Amino acid sequence: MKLNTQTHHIVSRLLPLSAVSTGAALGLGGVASAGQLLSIGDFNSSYNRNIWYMSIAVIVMAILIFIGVSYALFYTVNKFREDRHTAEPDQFHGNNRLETLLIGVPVVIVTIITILAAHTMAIVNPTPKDALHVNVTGAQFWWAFEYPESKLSGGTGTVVNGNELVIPTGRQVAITVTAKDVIHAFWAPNLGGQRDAIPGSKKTFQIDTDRPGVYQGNCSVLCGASHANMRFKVVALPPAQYDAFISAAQAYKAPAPATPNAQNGYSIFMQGKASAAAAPCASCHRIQGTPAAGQVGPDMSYFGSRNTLGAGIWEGKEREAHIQPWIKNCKALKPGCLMPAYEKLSDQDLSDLKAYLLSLKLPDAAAYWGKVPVR
Ligand code: HEC
Ligand SMILES: [Cu+2]
Repeated sequence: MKLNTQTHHIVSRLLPLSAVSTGAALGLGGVASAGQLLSIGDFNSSYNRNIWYMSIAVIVMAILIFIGVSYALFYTVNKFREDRHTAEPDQFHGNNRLETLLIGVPVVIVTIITILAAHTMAIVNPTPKDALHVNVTGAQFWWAFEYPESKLSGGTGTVVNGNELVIPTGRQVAITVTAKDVIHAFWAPNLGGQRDAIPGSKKTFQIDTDRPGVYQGNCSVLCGASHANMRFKVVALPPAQYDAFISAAQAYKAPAPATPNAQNGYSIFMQGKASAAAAPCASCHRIQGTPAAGQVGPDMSYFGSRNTLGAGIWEGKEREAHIQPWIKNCKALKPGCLMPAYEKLSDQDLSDLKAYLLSLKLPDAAAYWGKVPVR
């Protein structure tokens, strides 16, 4: 099954991450090398930079302490070797100077680390006033990205995208995370820290990057059968391109189906089909500018301009090849998938649904794939 190779893929992507953390533990530090997708060592994010400055200071202190303690140990062992001292060395009790040092030195070290940590927290934790706000909702096993500041033109509601988070570069993006069902966690390592997404709770933190690109994200709290398949993409665009995306998304109205096939796909999507023996797609999915307003599954408004399927599992050609099998029975592709199967639909109907979904496109200037390199 394709998923296995994909899972292998993600593991091989995670390995460099552990290499970076091991490198850090050894005091070597580490910066993402070219082509590496997941890295907490990505210095293009101010969050990661600040955490690294603090970590490097602590690591340097740890190395100095290690050298000092090792030196004292070897010195003592050597100096009091038995072949030099047949008698027991002088014993003494209560040395005030030594005891003061023994308590004082660790207190100084811990105080320095506390100040460093508090200083870093004061930099990275507060949400800057000019931050861009995005509401992120995790659900088994996909993500909703809502832009509360970007109202739809001539309608109610705001811009929403499914499984693909588009952000501008060079600006702090305040992410407010929550979840619909169980606890998930939002983590795009190259862009900043991780936060739990908890039903009924809203937590805000910032991500950012200076470098345009497509970045990998993952759910990072075990949340069910497809936890490992609950991925997402962050597409960081230069500000002008981001603005083009947002204004097109605000003005977007799904184009009317242009071919008889897309027309058939449209009507199955909106009204369902008696023979399908399952709810119409529109009861769970939203398409801006159509009657479809469902909130149970990912927003489909500009599905044709997206590049992933199944919450970031398949991309590009792989994605297109999986759309029909997905609609037919997504559980066969993604364990625990919460979308009903449509096994009774004919291959023609499935292909028409695919044609309709792929016709849902943003104008070229506002589409975001291919505009920036994959990191
Ligand atoms: C009961 C609610 C429900 C119905 C009805 C439903 N879906 Fe879904 N759909 C979901 C959920 C939930 C997901 C997310 C699954 C996941 O990624 O784990 C999803 C995901 C998808 C995706 C993948 C989106 C992406 O970006 O990854 C497509 C495509 C899709 N549905 C198409 C359809 C079509 C076509 C129909 C009608 C034939 C339909 N859905 C009916 C709930 C539903
Ligand atoms: Cu999850």
